[in-house]
Parts: sequence; C-alpha cells; structure tokens
Amino acid sequence: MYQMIDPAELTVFITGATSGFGAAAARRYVAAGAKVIATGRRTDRLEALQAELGTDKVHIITLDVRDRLALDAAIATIPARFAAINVVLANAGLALGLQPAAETDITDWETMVATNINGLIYTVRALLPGMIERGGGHIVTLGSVAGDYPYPGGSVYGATKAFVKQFALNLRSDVQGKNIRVTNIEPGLTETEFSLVRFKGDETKAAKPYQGTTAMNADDIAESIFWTTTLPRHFNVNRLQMMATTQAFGAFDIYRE
Ligand code: NDP
Ligand code: 8X3
Repeated sequence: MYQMIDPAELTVFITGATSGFGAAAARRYVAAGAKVIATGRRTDRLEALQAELGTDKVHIITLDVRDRLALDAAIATIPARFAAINVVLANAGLALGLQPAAETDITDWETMVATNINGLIYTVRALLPGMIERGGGHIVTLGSVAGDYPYPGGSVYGATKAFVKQFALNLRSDVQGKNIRVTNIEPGLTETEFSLVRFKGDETKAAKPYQGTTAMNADDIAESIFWTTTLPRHFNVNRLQMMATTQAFGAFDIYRE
C-alpha cells in the first residue's frame, strides 16, 4: 500500500480562505484531520468557517496580504497549538478587469501586483524561516494557466501568475537540502468567486465564462493541493497544471487587412 503523509501531522496556513480554493482546501484538510489557520479580509466568512469546522481545528486571522507589517504581526500572535506550520498555501489573489492594456484602470493593475505578487512574497518570507527551523514543510503557490498562455485582456494578471511560477521554481533552488517542498498549482477555468471579483460584482458578466460548459470547481483544486502535500516527503511536484476537460487551446490570432 502506497504510504501517504498522515494529514493529522499537518498544520496548514491558508491565505484567501474566505472563498473558492482556500475555503475548499480548509474543509478538505480539516476533514482529513489536519489543523488550519484560515486567513482573509472578510472576518464574517472566517468566523462562519471556524464555526463550521470547529475551533479545535481552525484558527482564524483577519488579514490583508498586501499589508506586510500586519501580516508579520498577525503571524506572531498564532497560538502555540497552531504554531508548527508545515504547509503554507499562498492562494490569495485576484484578477481585475479584462480590458485591453491601453484602456485598463491602472489601479486594477496595481491591486493585482500588490496582492498576487507582494502578498505572496510577504506570506512566504514570513513563514519560510520557521518551517526551515522546524526541519521541513511545503509551500504551495497558486499560479494559473494564465502564467503560461497569453489571452486578450490578461496582460498584468497573466504576468503576475508568471511571476508566481518563476518564484516557486527559484524558491526550490533556495531551499535545497532543507526538506522544504514547493509546488505551483496552475489551474484553468474554475468556477469560484474569481469572475465576480474580476467583473466587480457584475453577476451577468461573471456567469458568462462558465455558461454552457463544465468548469472545474474549488473542490477539484483543493483535492489536487491536498494530494501534492500528502505525497511521501521524498517526492516534490514542481508544477501541476490542470484544465476543465472542456477547455483547450486556440489557434494563433493572425491579423489580416
Ligand atoms: P475567489 O475570489 O473565490 O477567492 C479569492 C480569495 O483571495 C478570497 O478568499 C479573498 O479573501 C482572498 N483575497 C483577495 N485579496 C486579498 C487580500 N488583499 N488579502 C487577503 N486575502 C485576499 O477566487 P479563487 O479561489 O478562484 O482564487 C484563488 C487563487 O487562485 C487566486 O490566486 C487566483 O488568481 C487563482 N486562480 C483562480 C482560477 C479560477 O479560474 N478561479 C484559476 C487559476 C488560478 P477576502 O476577499 O476575504 O480577502
Ligand atoms: C484564472 C484562469 O483563464 O481566467 O487564473 O486566467 S483565467
């Protein structure tokens, strides 16, 4: 019988646990016996998650990942029972807008960079030393197919996810010999609140990407994350890219007069 890691050994720090992948991952880990530190900006959602999953298994922290000092301060207050973090799921992120570059709102670009890049590196930088001191751990980052494949209107979002991918790969080199695993999860179309955020609450626009098809869902991604982190410790998944069966690649776009 193939020997997976016992999830009861895991304490998982999750950014963006109020919705989508992060919330689904919190449920998956706790159902398997792990402890979770669930973070995000929406306290009411965090409290509801904690009430659902139990205070013995879930510690919550209201946190904006763009605020490095607040992040550092919050981590310093984690109770001893949850302090031995050995999985970091750096998941918080967003896309804003789908306009061509010349028409985009510059503050949308700034928010994506501040969240998807700065928030992610602040999270990893704050938690990595502790994991090294404790002798090991696993960092899971949330990239995207958008970090590999371009699409119209995806200029800065895709670029932030290309950053995430390269950061994760470079991180692997830096933690060589320290028993730290690093995995970049790279999903395609997945139905969460992602589109509602991208289209700033416009439900009609947000529903469109998922209409008439079967996208992946948050549980699909949570299962993949859970799998990579419970594999035997000698085995590192560097990158895991997945798409809905109904999503594939298009042809190059040739402009003609
Ligand atoms: P959701 O919108 O459902 O969830 C996003 C999560 O990120 C929320 O919990 C939100 O919490 C959190 N978040 C956003 N900004 C901040 C912030 N400044 N500080 C702290 N938390 C923040 O989207 P998904 O679950 O789909 O997305 C999760 C990750 O997966 C993102 O990085 C996204 O780019 C990536 N991804 C998504 C895909 C998809 O198709 N859905 C495909 C590929 C990658 P709160 O608002 O409470 O702070
Ligand atoms: C989210 C997937 O295709 O909307 O990262 O960019 S996509």
